[in-house]
Amino acid sequence: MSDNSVLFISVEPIELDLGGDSFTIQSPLYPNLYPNNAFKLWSFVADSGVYHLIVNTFNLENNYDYLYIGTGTFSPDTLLYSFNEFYLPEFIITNSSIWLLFDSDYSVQYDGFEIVISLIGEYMIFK
Ligand SMILES: [Ca+2]
Repeated sequence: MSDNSVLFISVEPIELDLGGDSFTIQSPLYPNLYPNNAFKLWSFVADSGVYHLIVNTFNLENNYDYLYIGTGTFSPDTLLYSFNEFYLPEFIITNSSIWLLFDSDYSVQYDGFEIVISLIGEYMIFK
């Protein structure tokens, strides 16, 4: 690991409950510039329901820094989405567990992202 690299790993699953508190994830050092060579993993587990993600901010270096989102156990095989830009204010993922991985390359830093994650009922409709 070089002097200017920062490693962030968090793999302890965060439990969310239906009707319970939301959990906010942020890129490392947010709202300041995220580090180069950052690698941070979050995972969430729930008994049931649907994950509701509200994207407050999303600003990553185009084509080089990514937020990856998958379901189940963290692995390249369970990857659902690779986000480099984001145009939706919110979206849902139907699964009992999800993971999110932020990965930045060796140069050019932006201010990153803030996403609020909560669990909603399977038949809840939001505007
Ligand atoms: Ca970068």
